[in-house]
Amino acid sequence: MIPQQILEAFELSTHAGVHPLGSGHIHKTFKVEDKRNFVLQRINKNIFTRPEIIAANNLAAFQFLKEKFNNYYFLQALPDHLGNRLAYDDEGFAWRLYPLIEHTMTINEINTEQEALEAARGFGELTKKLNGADISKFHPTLDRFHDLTLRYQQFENALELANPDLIREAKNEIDRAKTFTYLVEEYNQMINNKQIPLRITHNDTKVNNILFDAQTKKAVCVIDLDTLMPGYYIYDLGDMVRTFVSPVSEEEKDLTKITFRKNVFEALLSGYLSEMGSVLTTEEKKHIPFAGKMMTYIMALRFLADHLRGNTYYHVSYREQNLVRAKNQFRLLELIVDNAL
Ligand code: GN1
Ligand code: MG
Repeated sequence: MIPQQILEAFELSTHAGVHPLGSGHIHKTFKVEDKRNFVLQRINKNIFTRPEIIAANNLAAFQFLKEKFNNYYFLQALPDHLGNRLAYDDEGFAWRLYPLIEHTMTINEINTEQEALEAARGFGELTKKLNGADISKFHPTLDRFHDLTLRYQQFENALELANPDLIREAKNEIDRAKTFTYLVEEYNQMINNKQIPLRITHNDTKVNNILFDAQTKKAVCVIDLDTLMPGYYIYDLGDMVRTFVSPVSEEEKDLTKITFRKNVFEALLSGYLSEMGSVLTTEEKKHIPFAGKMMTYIMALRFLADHLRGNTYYHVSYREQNLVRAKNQFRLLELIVDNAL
C-alpha cells in the first residue's frame, strides 16, 4: 500500500501498522503506528501539480509564526532522512509525514454552538496571526481556486461537453445553477472595486479541518494546509457557514434534513470575529452576509461540473455522488440566501 522507498525515506518500520484515515476528497491519508503514531499522506498529483509550493507556503507561515507567536501550534511536516519535507516515490507522487496529535478529534458536523464558536475562533486565529506576514512570500497552490467567475465558466464548459444522459439527469440542478448567477456579478463587483484586501487564508475551512482537544473540546490546531495562500477572508468565513450551519454534511441525500441553524450561524460569527473583528476593515465587514452564499454556490457548481464531466476530480464511492452533493449544496444555498443576513 505504501511504497517501501517512502517508508525508508521517513525512517518508518516496514512492520508499522498502516490504516486509512479521514474523509478528504483529494489525497490518500494513512495513520502509521510505529514507535510513535504518524499521519502519512500521498498528495494527489493531478490536482496539486506543484506540491513544493504547498511546502514553501507552509514553511513561510511556520517561520513567521514561530518568530512572532512562539506558543502557537502550527502543524509542520516532518523532515525525511535527507531533511526534505516531501519525499517522492517512483510514480512521481509526493508524500509527507506529520506527527499524529494525540488526544484530539475531528468532527464532520457541528453539534453545539460551543463547537461552532471554538472552530471559527481557531480558523480566525490563524488568519489573524498571519496578518503582517509578507504576502509576496506566499504563492497560489491552485490558481484562481475560489474565483467564482472561473468556477462558473468551468461549469458552463462541463455542460457544453457533457453526455446528454448526464444533462437530462441533472436538469433541475443545471437550471438552479443559472438562477444564482447574480452572485457571480456581486463577486466581481467586490473584487474589481478592490474593496477588500488579500490576506493569508486557509481556503478549506470545513469543520473537519480543525482538531479539537478530545476532553476540553478546545480548538488545538488547524489542519489541511494545502491551500494556505493569498485569498479573501470571505473564502474562509463562507466555507465555515457552508459546513457549520446545517446539522448534516454535504453528503446527505435527504434534503429535508438540511436546515439553517441561526444560533450556530451566530456562534460561528462571534467566534470568528472574536479574533478577526479587530483586523477586518469596515468594507470587509459589509460582505459578511455574502460569504456563505458565495462559498456554497461555488461548491454546488464544482460538484455539479464534476458530475457532468464524469467524476474526474472528487473521489466518489457511487456514480451519482457528486450530483447528490450538488443537490444538497443548492438546497443549503437557498436557505443561506434566506437567512444569512
Ligand atoms: C476538497 O479534500 P478535501 O476534503 O480537503 C476541496 C475543497 C472542498 C471540499 C469539499 C483542493 O477538500 O475545496 O471544499 O473538498 N479541496 C480541493 O468537501 O479541491
Ligand atoms: Mg483540503
